[in-house]
Amino acid sequence: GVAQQCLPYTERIDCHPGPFTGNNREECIAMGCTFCDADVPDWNVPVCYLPKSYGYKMDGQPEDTGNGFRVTLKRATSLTMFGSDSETITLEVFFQSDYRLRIKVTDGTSRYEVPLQVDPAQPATGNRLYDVEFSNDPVFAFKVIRKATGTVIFDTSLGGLTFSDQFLQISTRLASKNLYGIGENEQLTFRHNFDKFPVFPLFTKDTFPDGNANMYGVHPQYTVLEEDGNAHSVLFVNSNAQEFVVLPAPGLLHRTIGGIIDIYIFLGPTPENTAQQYTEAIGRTPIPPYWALGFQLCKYGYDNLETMKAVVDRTLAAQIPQDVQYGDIDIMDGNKDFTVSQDRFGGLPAYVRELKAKGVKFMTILDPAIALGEAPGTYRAADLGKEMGVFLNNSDGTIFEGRVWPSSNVGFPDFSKNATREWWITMIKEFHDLLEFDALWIDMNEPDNFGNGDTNKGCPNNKYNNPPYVPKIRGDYLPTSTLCMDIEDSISLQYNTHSLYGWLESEPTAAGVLAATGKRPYVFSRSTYVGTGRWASHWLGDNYSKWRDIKTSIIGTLQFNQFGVPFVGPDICGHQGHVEEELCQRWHELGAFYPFSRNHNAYGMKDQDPASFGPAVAESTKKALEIRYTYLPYLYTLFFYHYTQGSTVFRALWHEFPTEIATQGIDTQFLLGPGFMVSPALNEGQRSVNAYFPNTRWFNLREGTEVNARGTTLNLNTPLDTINLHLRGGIIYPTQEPALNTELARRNDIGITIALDDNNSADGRMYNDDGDMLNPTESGKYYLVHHTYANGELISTVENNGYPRMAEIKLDTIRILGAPQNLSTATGFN
Ligand code: MIG
Repeated sequence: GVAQQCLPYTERIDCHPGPFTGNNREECIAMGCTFCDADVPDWNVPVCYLPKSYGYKMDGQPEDTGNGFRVTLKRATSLTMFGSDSETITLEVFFQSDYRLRIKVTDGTSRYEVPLQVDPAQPATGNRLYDVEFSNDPVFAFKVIRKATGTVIFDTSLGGLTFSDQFLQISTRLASKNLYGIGENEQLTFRHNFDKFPVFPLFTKDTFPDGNANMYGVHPQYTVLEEDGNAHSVLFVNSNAQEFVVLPAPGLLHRTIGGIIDIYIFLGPTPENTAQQYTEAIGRTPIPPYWALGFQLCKYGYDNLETMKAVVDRTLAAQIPQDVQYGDIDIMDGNKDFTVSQDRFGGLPAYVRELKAKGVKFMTILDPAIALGEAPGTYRAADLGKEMGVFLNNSDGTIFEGRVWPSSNVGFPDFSKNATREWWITMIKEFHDLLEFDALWIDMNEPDNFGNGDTNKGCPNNKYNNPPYVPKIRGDYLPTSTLCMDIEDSISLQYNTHSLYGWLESEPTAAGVLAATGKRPYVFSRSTYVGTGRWASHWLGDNYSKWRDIKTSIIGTLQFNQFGVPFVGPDICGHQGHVEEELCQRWHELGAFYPFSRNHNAYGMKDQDPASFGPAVAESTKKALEIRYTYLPYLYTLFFYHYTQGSTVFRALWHEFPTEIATQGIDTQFLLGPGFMVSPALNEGQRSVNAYFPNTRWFNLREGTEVNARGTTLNLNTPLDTINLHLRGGIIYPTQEPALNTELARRNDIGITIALDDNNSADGRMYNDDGDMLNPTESGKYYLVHHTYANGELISTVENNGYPRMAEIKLDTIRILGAPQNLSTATGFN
């Protein structure tokens, strides 16, 4: 019967991803696609799918280019999905390294390519970890194979290869269902779900977390943990509106509406190796200033200086460490960048100096959009911006006008231009003369606009604003809540560069902070793209004050660590909604262990800084933060490892224990670096936590006792005021006495915690520098000590001695966990 002729649904590639206009079957068959709706479950299975004969055929043999192959492909079908297919395309494979290859497909015309800086890898030696194989039956396909194991890690034989003017797609079978990554979307699990053809659209957008909705950033990158514990990562270099579909084969389909097909594969083989190799290519996050690792407080809607001061005062009164206080857009005059409200925040510049004297830093926010409606001579940012021609124009040549927070229409700076960069740096410097902020936070840079296109004109109907296919993005219409797609910047059209807007703003902002402060710049951005980490970090945006969001915060933070933006975290206690006390107490306990630890919430929401609740929240926040501050030398060292080696800071358990199957799905526990394990309570009313202990030695961080569990799950009693923290054996953790901020803490005595492994040995480093100078590792002005402990002997080797102040800091405490004859704590070293 009919059912027999149907392709199993696990092998189908959708032939008609857009909406049908009439009779599905007729429309499908008229296109030349196959229609089959018999025996398919009622969820997203493509009923109109591509025949296996769809695609390209090789024209001649693959040509060996010395470090790869070149293949010419001719279209082998008359079926067209969205018209304007390229008849001949060229696929090139570049063996860039033993562990990295690039696959690039072009059609000989001058198509848009992302201006992404990809740094070189160690050149290939001939001991490549991979082989590439081509096949041509029934159509062209290629495979990438891990030589050591024979595992096929990329395999396009699933079909669907399409290269047309405004629609490109490629599919791959996956080596396992351990698939992680692709963002930025809300994900309820870190490891992807393969049921029901989930779609992850990517197109930068200001959206609350909402299922798979496209959010602020674009990271077309994933990691697969193969069945045997090897791992690889894959990057699709594309900045057009695009989407991934997770296929049951298991497989993955990538669709985009512009650019080219440009894929990088990183072979690991360990999970951490894939992160290191990925960030070697796209760039790494410089070590943040030390103070930025401290606890930070923010709120949209202090509304006046007195309220802000009251928050700082009560935090201090509760003896809760605080390193940074923020002012959001409500400190501005009429929500205009580079201004401070005289009525409500007149005393802020003086207050910022007062805070600084106590060791508390101040940060504030910039939106990209600039008010255009102020009288000439009254608003410098607009006057100078117009003079320097920094604003984007509509395709008719007029300045594009949108609406954001200021009361008049706004212009959007074209950050792809050098003039804009200069203007922005000048404005940041002048702003710093007014208000001595220490660093900047950039928001609304998707870019967000309250209307669809130009406020006065909308957007013209053309192939860019209304392409033949629109990925399943929020709003369906590309200019929804943003600019028109036919606007041109100095790189290309918004159609191609929309998702690069925040990325392009990041470098000039970091340069501006450096010019203004003379210190190591720190910037974090809502919108990010591949390689943002070079200039900016990220927070996870406008989450909700809900239990669901405390869980997804771990997933988002894990993801951005794989995306090369390790200094990340959510708004602690949530952004939207009035948080309940229990959730906020748990969230502060967990929040002490995000790389980026900031409490922030939205306008009109109740106060949620830790001291605004009763003593229970204040006390448990203080306790958790004191542990964070104690381990800041360890955290800072992890950022050194990230910058110099690409390691993740906030790490999934499977990154360290990839062959332990139980770790592969865990996203409710995490590691800081290789050894500091956090197992939080994430549910209302929960007073015990099932925590998995990978197969090695573990110690309770507070009590120092050994955990009697390996490769198994323990139920841990978890009272409301406690978070579970464990140290892995075999590692030496640097510590320092905590204080109310890092400026004070950095003068305190340091210590080490030696957690022993089964051989009673351990190893670890401590990195330090002056905390806020530029390029400490490049200039050698840092301290690095290597501690090893074996046979009852501790050996400390100073590997770099470029931070003289280290000599003034006393090593006071050595704590040994797991020693055979109960060697406990030794103090009083010189
Ligand atoms: O539309 O600056 O995500 O953190 O507090 C709101 C005000 C604009 C959105 C940011 C949020 C910030 C808020 N901003």
